[in-house]
Amino acid sequence: MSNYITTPIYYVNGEAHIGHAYTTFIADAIARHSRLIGEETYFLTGTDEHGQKIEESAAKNSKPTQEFADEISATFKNLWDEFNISYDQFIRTTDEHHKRGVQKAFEVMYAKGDIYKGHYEGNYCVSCETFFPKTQLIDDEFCPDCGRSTSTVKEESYFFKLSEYEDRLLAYYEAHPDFILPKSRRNEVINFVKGGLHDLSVTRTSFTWGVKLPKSLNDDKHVMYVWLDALLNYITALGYGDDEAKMDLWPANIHFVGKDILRFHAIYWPAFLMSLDLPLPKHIGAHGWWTRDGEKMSKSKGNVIHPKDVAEAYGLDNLRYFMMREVPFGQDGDFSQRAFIDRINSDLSNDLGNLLNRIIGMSGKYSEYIIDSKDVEKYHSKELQQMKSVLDSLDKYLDEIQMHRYLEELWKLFSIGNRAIEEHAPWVKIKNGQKDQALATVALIANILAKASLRLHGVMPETTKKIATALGFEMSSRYYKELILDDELLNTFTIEKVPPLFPRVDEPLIAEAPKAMPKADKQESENQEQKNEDNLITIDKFFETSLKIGLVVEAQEVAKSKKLLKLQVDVGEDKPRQVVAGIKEFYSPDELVDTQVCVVANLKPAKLMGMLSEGMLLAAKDSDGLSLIRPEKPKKIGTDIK
Ligand code: ME8
Repeated sequence: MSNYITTPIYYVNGEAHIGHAYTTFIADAIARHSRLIGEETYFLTGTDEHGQKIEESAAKNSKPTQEFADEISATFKNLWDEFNISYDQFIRTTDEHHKRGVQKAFEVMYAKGDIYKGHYEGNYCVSCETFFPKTQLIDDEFCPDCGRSTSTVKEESYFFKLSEYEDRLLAYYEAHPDFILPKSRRNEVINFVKGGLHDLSVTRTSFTWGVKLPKSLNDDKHVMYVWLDALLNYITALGYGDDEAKMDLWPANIHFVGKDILRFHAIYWPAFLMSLDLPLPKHIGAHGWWTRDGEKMSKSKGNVIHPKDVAEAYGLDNLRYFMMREVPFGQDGDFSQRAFIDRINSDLSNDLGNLLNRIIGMSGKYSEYIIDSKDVEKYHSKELQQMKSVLDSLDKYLDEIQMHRYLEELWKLFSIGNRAIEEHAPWVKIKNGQKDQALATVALIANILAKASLRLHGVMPETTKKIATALGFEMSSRYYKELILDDELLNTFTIEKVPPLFPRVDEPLIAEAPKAMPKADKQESENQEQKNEDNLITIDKFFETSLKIGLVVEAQEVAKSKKLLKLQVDVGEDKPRQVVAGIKEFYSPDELVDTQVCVVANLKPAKLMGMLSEGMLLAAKDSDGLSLIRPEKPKKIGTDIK
């Protein structure tokens, strides 16, 4: 079975930012995993270069459009190359073979009667490259998706009979419940289609930067609508309408997209494919939106994160891990250096890195860096059982692209390993002359690390290769088969000392303030610095604090303490947090349960009277007593307070 995986093709109107990197990382992780397990894999990415938006951007930069597109396209390609993205093809919609394929597809749809000529009257949002009927606009003028002003368009246009595909599309969603991932996004697509589909204008006459209509139509006033041109890249990359050599890779297994372009991929694209009598992709994986410290990233705000800066400062694999682990696939996520640093120090350095360091250290001390034991089953059947059940559970998360759950589960292997070391204390066994037992534990850990890194390879390719080198095996399909599919154990490991893979990070490594600052903002920033000296903080500083709405689900008095109450507060995470608060003199446990509070959610956990406290409640205290700060109206649990 082949596995054809794609990213969106990125518009060449600006450089890549962290959101683009995210889509590309996920697709790369899936592609690498797929290759490791021995599947025929084809991974496509590229750039989307036509349309009014690009034409206007080039004009603003006083460059010929093609030259402008060449330059920006190269910045994407160079970045993916620096990031070692394992794409098999980088397609550009200005590639001649792509244009030929698009013209061919247009001809086929036209010949079938799915495209007809008419007149378009309505509004167009250049930023979203989308037509909107008046009824959908905000205040009769503004784009319902991005809020920008739209322009009125009245021009001759060819239309695609999208309205005739409503029933077939609905039937398809019904029959393929996992076509749209995560499944929680399915309904929004279904409702959109049920709301009625208008025929889609698929050509424009008011500008020229697009693919021309096929010669057979003899109508050179028109160029193609950029979304028709762009979506077709997924098949022109395989040679559709040209040299069709790779078309046997079709249908794609998954198109990764951001939620902003789900509608185009889950409605228009399937309808185009139906018209072309081609099978539909198996999945559309729509991920959420990244913000920075709670704010939308935009050039005008100057808060765009450049993925290269972050990767250089923190490590590329660490960035990949953070982005895939931190945010449930499909949900919006926030990029904060604090959260990133926590993941590096706790998941990577503590859990994984330490385990590797310990095994290197022990193997050196006990057996001169050769781990050789056939006794793992004899002494560690419990751990092997636990390990197997974790490993067996992983595929279902991967199938649904729930990368954060996948990684969370995978990390249980390191807990099993760390626990086994504590329980079996190999250093004691060595002292007691039970070397075979000590080496069995060390071999268990080496096997845990080997198996875990085979399953982590897609997400952290370079790191896992280093782990394989340290343990003396290879990141290859052969080992994947033996250690994962056939569930074998390696008996012998020749250990190579490697420097610690995840040095701890104490402070943010890149400037919190926007990097490149527009001139006009410079004066303001200098003023800001002046203000800092007066004890004022910048907004960035303020956003370092994560404040959330929480619900008190349990409250207890702390015996022997006059002041403390022990609370369990739900802040929208997997489990409630324990918060120990000095409010006993002012509130009884009963009056707190089921009420909402404001929680400082990113404080370092602290111990109060031996109890862990994982947050702080906001309160105001004066001579009249203490009052908790609460939302004026109940809010969804976990909502960010800004
Ligand atoms: O839409 N958070 O291109 P595009 C997460 N050319 N992901 C983000 C993001 C953010 N803040 N910003 C961008 C286009 N993305 C079309 C696609 S496909 C046939 C044509 C990611 O340059 C996300 O995947 O605007 C989004 O879908 C993609 O970049 C859009 O990039």
